[in-house]
Amino acid sequence: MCSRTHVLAEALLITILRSECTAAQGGLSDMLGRVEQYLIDSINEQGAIHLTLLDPEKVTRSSARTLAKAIDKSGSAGIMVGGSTAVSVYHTDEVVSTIKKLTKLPVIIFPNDLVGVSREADAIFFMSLMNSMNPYYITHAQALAAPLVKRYGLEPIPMGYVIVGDRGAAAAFVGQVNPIPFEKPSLAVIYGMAAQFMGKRFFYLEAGSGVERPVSPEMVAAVSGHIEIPLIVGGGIRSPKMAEQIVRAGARIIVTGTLAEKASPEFLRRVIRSIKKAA
Ligand code: 1GP
Repeated sequence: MCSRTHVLAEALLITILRSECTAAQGGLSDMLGRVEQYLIDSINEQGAIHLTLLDPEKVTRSSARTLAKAIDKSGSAGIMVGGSTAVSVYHTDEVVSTIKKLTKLPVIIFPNDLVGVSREADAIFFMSLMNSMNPYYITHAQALAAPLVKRYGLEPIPMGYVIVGDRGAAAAFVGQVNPIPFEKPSLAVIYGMAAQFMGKRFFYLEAGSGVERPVSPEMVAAVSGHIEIPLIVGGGIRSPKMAEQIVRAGARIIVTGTLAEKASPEFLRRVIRSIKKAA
């Protein structure tokens, strides 16, 4: 970078950081934003809730329209937008703004990287991929994204995120993860506890989108028995029975993505009903 550009970039960053410091003086109670408060209230009222994940790489503007209408009537509490290999923020912006015209459900970014940060969304899961072997995915991308999140007025929702499984998931490959083996619930427990002790307000156990094997109810029960923050579980959940077992084991939010893309709207509604029944 030439020195003049460097000085300008530095000045911009300092301006953004200054306004952030002023806002930070409000204290912790001011930090729970509208979307996070809505998630917490919904969990408190219903016991457990469902979020639908839309991968911008798998939808066009027109299929996003159809999906948004179906999700709006499905009983899902909100829509997450993100995908491991998404690269175009323009397309993500387009998908998010299309969805927002058709539903009042909150749209929460589920970022894979800086390119996932869409200015059109309501909030962002400000997540650390805790079992990545690359510090970029644990804290560095987050630091680079922070000024952008502030500038776009996105509500950051702090979350610890770990990937479970046998390396088959795209998220594990892209995020350079050392996955927690399915058979080792105790390793998931210590990450959950660490997430809570580090001040994350949600903890997410991810098996990976489209995988054959979801996180087991045994692992979910072990983790939920050791943490107080809401536990989110996703990846490979495709039937009412699976969803029910994971909720009974203590998950507070179930995320499904593939279901909305591939199953009928009626089947999605059935899965969501089973979550509410089991809660
Ligand atoms: C969100 O990756 C999941 O945690 C979504 O997984 O596409 O398998 O539902 P599915």
